[in-house]
Amino acid sequence: MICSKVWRAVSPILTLNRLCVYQSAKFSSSKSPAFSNELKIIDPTERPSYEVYKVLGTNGTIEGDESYFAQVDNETNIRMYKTMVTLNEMDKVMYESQRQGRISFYMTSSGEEGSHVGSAAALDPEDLVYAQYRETGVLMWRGFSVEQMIDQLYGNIGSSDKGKQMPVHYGSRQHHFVTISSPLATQLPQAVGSAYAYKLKKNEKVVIVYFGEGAASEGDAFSALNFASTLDCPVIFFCRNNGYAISTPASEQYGGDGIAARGFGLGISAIRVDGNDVCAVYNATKKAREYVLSKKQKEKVVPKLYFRIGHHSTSDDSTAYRSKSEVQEYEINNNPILRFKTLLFKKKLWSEEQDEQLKKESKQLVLNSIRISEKKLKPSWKEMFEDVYHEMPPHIRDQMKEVEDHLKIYKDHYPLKNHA
Ligand SMILES: Cc1ncc(C[n+]2csc(CCOP(=O)(O)OP(=O)(O)O)c2C)c(N)n1
Repeated sequence: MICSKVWRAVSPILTLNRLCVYQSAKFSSSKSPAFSNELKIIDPTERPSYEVYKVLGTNGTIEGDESYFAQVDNETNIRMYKTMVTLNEMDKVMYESQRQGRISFYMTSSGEEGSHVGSAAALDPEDLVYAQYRETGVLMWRGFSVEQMIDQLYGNIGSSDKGKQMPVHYGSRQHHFVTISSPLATQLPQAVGSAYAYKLKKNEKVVIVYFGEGAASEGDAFSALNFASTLDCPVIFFCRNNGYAISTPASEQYGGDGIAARGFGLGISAIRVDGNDVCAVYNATKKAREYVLSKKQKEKVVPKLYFRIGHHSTSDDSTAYRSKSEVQEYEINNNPILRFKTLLFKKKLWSEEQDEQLKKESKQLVLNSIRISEKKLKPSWKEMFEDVYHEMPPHIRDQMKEVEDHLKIYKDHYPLKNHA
């Protein structure tokens, strides 16, 4: 165990790069450290790296743990696979739509479909989700339709945020999915607060919060882990470690054994799981949920190792900082959709014809939804003054009136016919 022994003479507590020296002090945790006369630097590199839990081999064979199929019936497996494919097809079309300037921005989930769907399927549908922005599959699994997503991307009257946010910032009260916001990691301490409220309510629900390994470097991430630990909150921290934060490789992001190892120092249990393996993600999330509810005082960091196959966003060309062959390697040999498909083929739950049909139908669904969403009006310009506060204060009412008067004179200079 790291830092378990205390060297008596040192004071005060110092943390020097990777050397942490502990004062002989009262420890509030349940473990009291022993004393030692041997002066020893606690070296994190001496501890073996956390293992990565997996169920599916890259050839689609279940290796070892067959419990997945005892928990997940055929119908659910097919639904999981369909959601992954639909998400992937939507990503392809919407990425191109953005390139054509039909929408202003987009972020694909390519390569991460398994982690979205595997985790979402293992949760109770009423567990609360806080997402970063690359978790579209979780919302899709919960029944938020492709049309609802495309409405948000177009910012039309059907949009969940009434056209106020950038594309991909989804949210749905009905689906217990808290609205996404751009500033990284702010959702983490908020999720802990919600989990604390759930604990007081004793509602037997958990909160799950998704974030990337880049976001995990934010101060908010550290605060959240510590609050979750000291306040004993039923929260699952789900870290998507896809190797890059825009152009920053994980090797420049942190010096320790990934994000999983951080939980340890804060008294938080962890599982590290292969994010390209939907079955492993399902098992791990299911176990984490049960564990969190049974112990209440323990939380999980579920960091996953997989790869961001797509560019960071439509504002990014990732070939500027990583090679095409690195991406292709993952796309071909370690793709979560292909791996799951091979398993379903082996179990005779799915066929090549069904697969072709599904891809065609998914693409058609996306194209039809675009056609419908494109025709919908944008919200009224007045909407931009609404919901700043619950009730509109007089100074905002005055500003709205100014715009109204302005538009009476200059209406021909604005695209008002496109707005409700
Ligand atoms: C507080 C803050 N700092 C910087 C940014 C700009 N930014 C947006 S996404 C991103 C990278 C995040 O990487 P990671 O958390 O690993 O998630 P990934 O995009 O790989 O899924 C950055 C730096 C931001 N949105 N918020």
